[in-house]
Amino acid sequence: MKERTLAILKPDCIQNNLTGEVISHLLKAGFKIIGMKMVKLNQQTAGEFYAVHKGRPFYDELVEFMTESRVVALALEKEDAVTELRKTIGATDPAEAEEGTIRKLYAESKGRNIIHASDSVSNAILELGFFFSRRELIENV
Ligand code: 3AN
Repeated sequence: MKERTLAILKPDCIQNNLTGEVISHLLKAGFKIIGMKMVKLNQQTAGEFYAVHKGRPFYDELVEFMTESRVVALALEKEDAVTELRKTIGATDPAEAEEGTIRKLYAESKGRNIIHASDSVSNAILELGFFFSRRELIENV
């Protein structure tokens, strides 16, 4: 079934001028971009987005990193988009990511790992709603 999921190109992706290459990688992997926006997260919005990780040892570092500079939010569509995108980006730690995945190719560490992807269909719905209104993701061609 066609599904939607959310990707975020993280501050390291933008800072290292990898935005074009990562978007190209996603398009070649068969994802259709149905929404795209560049935004600057702050302590509050990044904290809200990562609320599920509050209390974990890396939470403060994560919020700090995600607010370093702008990010690009992407609403993506594909058959089994959630699982497919997780496969395309690879493991959280680039050292453990499979060859050819985005994190293996471009990421430097577990913290600075280029891209976020929703980890379940229910989180994808919540996370898409965090960045995009329903009107922005209306059926398109
Ligand atoms: P993923 O992004 O692969 O779903 P999660 O959900 O375990 O990984 O972690 C969310 C984010 O928190 C990761 N993308 C990464 O940036 C950061 N993170 C996870 N584990 C660590 C860690 N041990 N040290 C620093 N940052 C981490």
